[in-house]
Amino acid sequence: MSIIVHHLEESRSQRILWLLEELGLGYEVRRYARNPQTRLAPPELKQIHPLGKSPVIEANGKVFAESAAIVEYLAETQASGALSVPAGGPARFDYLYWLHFAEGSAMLPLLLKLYVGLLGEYGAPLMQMRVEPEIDNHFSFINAHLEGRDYFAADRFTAADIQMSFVLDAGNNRGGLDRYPNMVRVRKQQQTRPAYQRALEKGGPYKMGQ
Ligand SMILES: N[C@@H](CCC(=O)N[C@@H](CS)C(=O)NCC(=O)O)C(=O)O
Repeated sequence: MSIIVHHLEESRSQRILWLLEELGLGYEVRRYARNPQTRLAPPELKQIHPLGKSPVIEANGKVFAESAAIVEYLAETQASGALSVPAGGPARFDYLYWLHFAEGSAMLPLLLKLYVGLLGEYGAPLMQMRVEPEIDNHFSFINAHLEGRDYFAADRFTAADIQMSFVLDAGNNRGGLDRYPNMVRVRKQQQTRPAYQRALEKGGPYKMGQ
């Protein structure tokens, strides 16, 4: 498969690079810088996909967007499905749950923190009453799930771990994970994987990963 990753710096596409490394696939990286003032993606990304967001990849000439869809598709179709969980058993649901929980649930309060934070003191009541409690609601849940576990689903490393890694990074970046020791532990374990390190080299600076 010929793959091009349109990689926005400091973004969700870092986990696509990690997935491709874990799957042992060759790929080309085209890097895009964020606007230094707005932190938004440059307009060129809209030439690849109308939303102009990252990640977006081209595989055999077809454009794929939306990280959970990309991760699920690649994990299922590549490397004999080694990073996926086959349909038919209960672990399949757990795998799909965490794969989709990342963008479907966990990222929303983190995104709200970013945007409500831009309002400064005007956003403070909303931040205290809804945003911070919702982050704690989601993080306490994740942290409890990881008690006694190294992986999100199926008692082994899967693409769900890769998809959840950006939630751990975003949490670390927006307030820290001190109150969630299992998230800190799993995040550190993820970073020791050789494929994770190779993806960092390919993607360039990724401060969220520090
Ligand atoms: N749910 C989408 C979110 C995509 C998204 O918002 N990506 C961010 C990068 S982390 C982005 O492109 N931001 C730049 C912009 O909105 O201009 C996914 O998981 O693919």
